[in-house]
Amino acid sequence: MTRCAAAQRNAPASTVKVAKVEPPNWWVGFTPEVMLLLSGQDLEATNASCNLPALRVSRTQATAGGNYLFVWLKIGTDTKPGTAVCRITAPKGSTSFELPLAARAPTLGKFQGLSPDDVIYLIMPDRFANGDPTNDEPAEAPGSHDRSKSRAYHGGDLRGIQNHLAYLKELGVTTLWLTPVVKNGAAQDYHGYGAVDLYAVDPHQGSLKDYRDLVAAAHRERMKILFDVVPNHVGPLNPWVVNPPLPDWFHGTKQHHLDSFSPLKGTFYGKFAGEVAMNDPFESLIDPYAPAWMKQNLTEGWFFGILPDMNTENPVVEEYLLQNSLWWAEISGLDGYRVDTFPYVGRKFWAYWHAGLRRTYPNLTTIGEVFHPDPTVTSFFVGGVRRYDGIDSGLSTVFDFPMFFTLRDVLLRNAPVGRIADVLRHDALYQRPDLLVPFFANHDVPRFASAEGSTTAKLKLAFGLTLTLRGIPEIYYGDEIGMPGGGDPDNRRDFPGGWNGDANDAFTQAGRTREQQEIFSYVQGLLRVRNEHAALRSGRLSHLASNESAYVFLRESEDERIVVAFNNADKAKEIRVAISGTPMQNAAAISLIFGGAKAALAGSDLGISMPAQSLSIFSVN
Ligand SMILES: [Ca+2]
Ligand SMILES: [Ca+2]
Repeated sequence: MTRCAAAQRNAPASTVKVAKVEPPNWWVGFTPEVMLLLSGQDLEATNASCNLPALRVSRTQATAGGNYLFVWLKIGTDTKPGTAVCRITAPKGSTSFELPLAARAPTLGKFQGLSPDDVIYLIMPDRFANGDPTNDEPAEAPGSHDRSKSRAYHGGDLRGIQNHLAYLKELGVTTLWLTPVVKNGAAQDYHGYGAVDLYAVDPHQGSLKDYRDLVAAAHRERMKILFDVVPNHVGPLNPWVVNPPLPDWFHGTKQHHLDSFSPLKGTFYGKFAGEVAMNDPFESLIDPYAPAWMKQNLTEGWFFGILPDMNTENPVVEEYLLQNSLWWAEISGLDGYRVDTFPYVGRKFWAYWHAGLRRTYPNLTTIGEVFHPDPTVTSFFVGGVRRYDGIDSGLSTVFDFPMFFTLRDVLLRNAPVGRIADVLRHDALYQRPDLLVPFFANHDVPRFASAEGSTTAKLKLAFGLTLTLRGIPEIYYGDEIGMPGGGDPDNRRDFPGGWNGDANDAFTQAGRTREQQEIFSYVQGLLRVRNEHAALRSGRLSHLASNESAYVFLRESEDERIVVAFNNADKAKEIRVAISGTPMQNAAAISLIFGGAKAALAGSDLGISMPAQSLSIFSVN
């Protein structure tokens, strides 16, 4: 035995190890405290302290046999930017870790939030454009890339989006919603909803720098970025599932958990037995008379029975998730959050999360996914008002799923057009109906162009209505060129031209087919009209006429009045609109600015002759 080995036996080497620090960095002048989650081994700290005098460890909590250590740090107001070195002493030795603390970057032009002037374009990054073939198959994910398989990674990435900002500008959208960019774990997680690391960009999509560069480049182009955040659940392969930081980090465990399917049968609220519901049954969540067990599966069950459900009732989990959202905002400058599976999270969490976000970022817009056709259900989740449970969720707005279901029913299944006015009459349920997000497609439903009953004319009408009704419209990548596709994952095909060697390059006019160009120029034209007329973006909406096959409405701002006339019938229609008692009653002249209808004022009547399956826009003086 050498002397050295003997010394080691007498004073065994420390086995205390920090493998990961979350968050990996923070800022001074940002929050008064930060909670660190350290992962490693033998972290049962008896002491923890940092070398910056204004940085004080207020509390620590070791968990999971020393695999984790929570460290709460008070950040004094006189803390200077720099890298803190913090030392941990534990029974099995000691170690240190670093926490970079930066000064905040200038906030001008960041964290902007959305307004009705915006138009959202939804992109699934893996399926849009491949800007960096070197990340198609990261070393840590062998075999994950295969463009011939619909559920494999196809190679699209953040660089690819940045490379095509000019295309998106040319189309006329202002805001990009990217499906989640966080690191996922499974070979089929190209969609991003199976997080294994909430503090890393998925290597297929690029690096954190790529994300920050994309946000900065978008801002230079006066565009905005929405971050898709998923506090409800993580991916099945998240290391927390095997070894949770707290015994109640999740609702239940991999072996024992509820699933998210409601225990209530449709007949509970009077649906016909066998009536097929395309939506999730959120009725019990908004029902003041429903006892806890009727809601528990929805809020505490694992989504689809497989996605680990975060215990958002635990204050430590709450703090972790809020900090994570603050971190993504501060590091990137993002402008808002699209919030996944909103009703599946307990409402106290949302109040806490929004209050925490808004302390730092008062303008951030949050848009909740509430997949339900009933406005009395969707509106319940929007903030600005306390509901029966005493909670104001803080949510800015929701996607207008009732309008989505209605547009598809009207355009594809010839439901009475009056169904549109029937959705709109519920707008009084919302504090800010002008912030609702109407849409006719997203990544979870079959492509409009391939749906039964669809035609190019119907697709144009879907764009026409979505872009002229009130709110902040959302359109799904590729619909502007009529991309086909069935249900998930066929609705997530690669955007043509996004890959080297694609035969069809729809990013350029020269590369688009005649059919693609026809739809593209229609959507571009509509977006141009919307951009040129404030009344179409933020004007007050009034019904002028509504019946089986037509809807005529007014958008009125201080400076102008715009009439939109929609005919769903497969033949031309004449309609007479009585304008006395409407904001149009003093109208002197009406002129066409988009579409092919003809309108004439005659005394107190407005007569419009509308071509078959058409949407036309008029300016009124
Ligand atoms: Ca790539
Ligand atoms: Ca949940």
